[in-house]
Amino acid sequence: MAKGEIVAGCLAPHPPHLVYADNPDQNEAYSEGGWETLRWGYQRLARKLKNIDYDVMVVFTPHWQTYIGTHFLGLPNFKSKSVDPIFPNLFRFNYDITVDVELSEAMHNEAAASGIITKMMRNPDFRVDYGTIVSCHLLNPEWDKPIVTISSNRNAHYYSAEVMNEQAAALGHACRKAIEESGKKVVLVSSHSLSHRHFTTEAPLPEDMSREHIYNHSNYVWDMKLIQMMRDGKMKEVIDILPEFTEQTIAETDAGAFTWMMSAMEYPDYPAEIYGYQSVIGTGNLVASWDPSEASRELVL
Ligand code: 2X7
Ligand code: FE2
Repeated sequence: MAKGEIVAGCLAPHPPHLVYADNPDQNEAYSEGGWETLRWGYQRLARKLKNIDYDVMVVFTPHWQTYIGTHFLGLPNFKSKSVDPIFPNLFRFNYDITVDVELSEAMHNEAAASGIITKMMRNPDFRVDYGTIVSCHLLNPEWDKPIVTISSNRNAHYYSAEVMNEQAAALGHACRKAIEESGKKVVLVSSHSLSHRHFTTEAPLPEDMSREHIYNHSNYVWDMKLIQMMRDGKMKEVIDILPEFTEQTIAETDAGAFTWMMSAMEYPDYPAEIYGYQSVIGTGNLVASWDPSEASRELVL
């Protein structure tokens, strides 16, 4: 069997606003649009993924929070309605998700063998979180590939952003090993915003773009600093300063997803593909991708 491989890694922010703005059939809310810079960036990345040969998308999400260990989706199908607890006005999404249980178990077992506390989610009534749904929907609106979701164990809450960084790196290492042994071609998805301070009130019309801007200048400067390092292919350095970034900007990198993905990809030293940056209710959001193949890697923006 050929060795499995990670064929792309995507930074895929999940504000429910982006699905709301797209008006897909699965979502009950209706919008007049909004956040086009991010949505057009997503559409461009989704087109690239269509031309990449892959078997499964593995997504690490901050909105499936587990306090004892890291959990993996463990049934072949999950079907229900996902309602965002903060923005039920924007996101009531009817989903029907296929899971690659074989790969999920392989990653679970490899992580367990390396000493990480793990669990398979086998409850058929489990509701898949909106982080998974928003990122996967925008990267693959056809939903024609199976997925695996990995939960965010809240090490950052129990200990610190530094401990989270180390634990997530160990998890990434274990997942890479499992992927290589599986023989599958895998797209990794790190589902989160960058800076994450957000406004606590919403405009009367949520998609009123005259009201949208970054929460403060400091968060903007931090986000731009990180994006420049991504362009320069300095991913090991980014992960090294991530705990400070996380604390200074209340970043959603606290969940461990980005460190997990970069560790699994062995800290790329080549430039990231940048697809778009925009604020959503004050948070900083970047759509980006890491393409290990020099032949298909692009300078997008
Ligand atoms: O989960 C989110 C987020 N990360 C950013 C912005 C708005 C809503 O939800
Ligand atoms: Fe979030």
